[in-house]
Amino acid sequence: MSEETIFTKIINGTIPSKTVYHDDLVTAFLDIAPKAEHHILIVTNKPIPSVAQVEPEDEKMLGHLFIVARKIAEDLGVNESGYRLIVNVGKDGCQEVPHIHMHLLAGGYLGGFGF
Ligand code: DGP
Repeated sequence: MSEETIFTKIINGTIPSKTVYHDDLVTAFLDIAPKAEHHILIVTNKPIPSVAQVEPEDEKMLGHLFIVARKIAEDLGVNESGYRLIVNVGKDGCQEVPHIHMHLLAGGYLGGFGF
């Protein structure tokens, strides 16, 4: 199993966060440095470092990230107007936290955001 990450501490409640969703597979909370009006991180509860380490057994959990993204987008009222999902991978992908997560950015037209 991977080392504990800052996101594991958020999932466990050791570090506070504004959690918007939690279930057996994923946890979603507000990004500490929002790049859009709404910026939510959807994080796998299992601390896999990045997409570079995923295994076939993780398929259900990884697919669930998209199901939860859709649910959060519906809650935000942006499922029709649109939003952006980003998964950074590794050093060249500018991934800062080595724990798989999906960024959900929303709130108006995102064309000006070079994220
Ligand atoms: P990435 O570069 O894809 O690994 O994105 C990591 C994101 O995590 C970045 O947008 C900032 C956010 N982040 C880092 N530390 C914390 C924290 O302690 N709390 C919260 N809520 N977000 C954090």
